Amino acid sequence: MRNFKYIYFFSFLFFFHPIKSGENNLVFHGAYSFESFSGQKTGAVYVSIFNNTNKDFIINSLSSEIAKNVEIHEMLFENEIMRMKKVDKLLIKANEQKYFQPGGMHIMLMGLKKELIDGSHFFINFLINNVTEKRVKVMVLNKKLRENFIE
Ligand SMILES: [Cu+2]
Repeated sequence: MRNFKYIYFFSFLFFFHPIKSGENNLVFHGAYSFESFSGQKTGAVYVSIFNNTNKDFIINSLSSEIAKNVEIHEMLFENEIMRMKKVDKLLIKANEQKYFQPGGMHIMLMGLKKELIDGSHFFINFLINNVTEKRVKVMVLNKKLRENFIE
């Protein structure tokens, strides 16, 4: 029965397209993370970012009450090993979309201050163009669902 909330969430994630005319900033959509186990010190957050404007945006830094450090990481294939590399400034060009997903670009929570509980939520603040701070809600999902995201 509890899976109903996920069905609702995924239909929201995949079938709802945020077309917001008049939106003068980045649109963050469907941010989620997976529940952590006790003692876990890192976590990952995935989100879709839409730039529906005719100007470029830069994400300068991220922060959250839930972790000491929050960084954007990309995955690089080096010497047959996948590595994570910090992205210092993420440029999102006019009319571009960025999809953060398992196995690819992600937001890394480092120094988790508390356990991420299935069904709860927390916030990440994105500093955009060094002036605007956007507070984005992140839903925590059951880790069993992780299998559905990685193929
Ligand atoms: Cu990472």
